[in-house]
Amino acid sequence: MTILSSKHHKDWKHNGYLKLSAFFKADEVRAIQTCVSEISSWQPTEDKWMHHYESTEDGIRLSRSENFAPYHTHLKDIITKGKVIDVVSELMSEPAILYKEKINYKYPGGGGYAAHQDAPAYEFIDYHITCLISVDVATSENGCLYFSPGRHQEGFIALDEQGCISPNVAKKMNWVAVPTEPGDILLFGSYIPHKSPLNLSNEPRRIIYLTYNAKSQGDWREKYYADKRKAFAQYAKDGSNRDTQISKIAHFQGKAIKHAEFDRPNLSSETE
Ligand SMILES: O=C(O)CCC(=O)C(=O)O
Repeated sequence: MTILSSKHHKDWKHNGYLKLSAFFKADEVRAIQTCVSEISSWQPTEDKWMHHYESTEDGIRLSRSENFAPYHTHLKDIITKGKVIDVVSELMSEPAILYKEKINYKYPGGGGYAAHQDAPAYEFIDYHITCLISVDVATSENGCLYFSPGRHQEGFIALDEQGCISPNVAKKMNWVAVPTEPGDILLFGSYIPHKSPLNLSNEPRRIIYLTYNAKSQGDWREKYYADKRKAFAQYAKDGSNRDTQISKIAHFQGKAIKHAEFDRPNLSSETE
């Protein structure tokens, strides 16, 4: 059974991203919102899920949680079974497998993301498709995604030492805002340029990002997270300040809290 129309496939090929409105029904959206709230209340841990924090005018807030699928059964089912993996597999023309998962919270005042492609941060495999699930309304004001349509077929574009698209090149590119409603999904490949502004509203802008690779290329999820932990442990020691990043690329523009500082069990009480 196919989920997508030929128009969807055409748009995907042409633009490099595809929005499917109301992919989840109202009761599914409420369940997903509950899952995200539960994960955001988990205590920080050094060996299970990973929380990242940023400093905002309202204090220290979560910026991102990742590696939560093994610890949240309900969300794991949504991520690894059913219509999300079906639609991603349809776009890949073969079965997909989860590569990584994250929630970006973007609380009021939460930082934006510089223009980038995901591929430089997603190692071991050349190509990924990410399915974004809009948990809250996302608008230009609160930090929705902007894409540069059609620029997914050019390989790396002006990759700078931050792992991002060089700002001089990025500012001349065409950017289209793609606002989303709770329950919408937005699919995009790992070479499509995207960016997002900071949250200027008074409400959080929570989004789940589920990234998949072709199953025929193997299951890399555990290796991805093991490698990320190892890299960040190294960044904390090497004086490079890269432990203020939330990814291997320096695209996050918020005031990130260093990992060594947030791996304290009592910090979560400051975040809600
Ligand atoms: O959540 C956002 O605003 C953008 C996130 C993003 O592009 C990323 O995490 O790579």
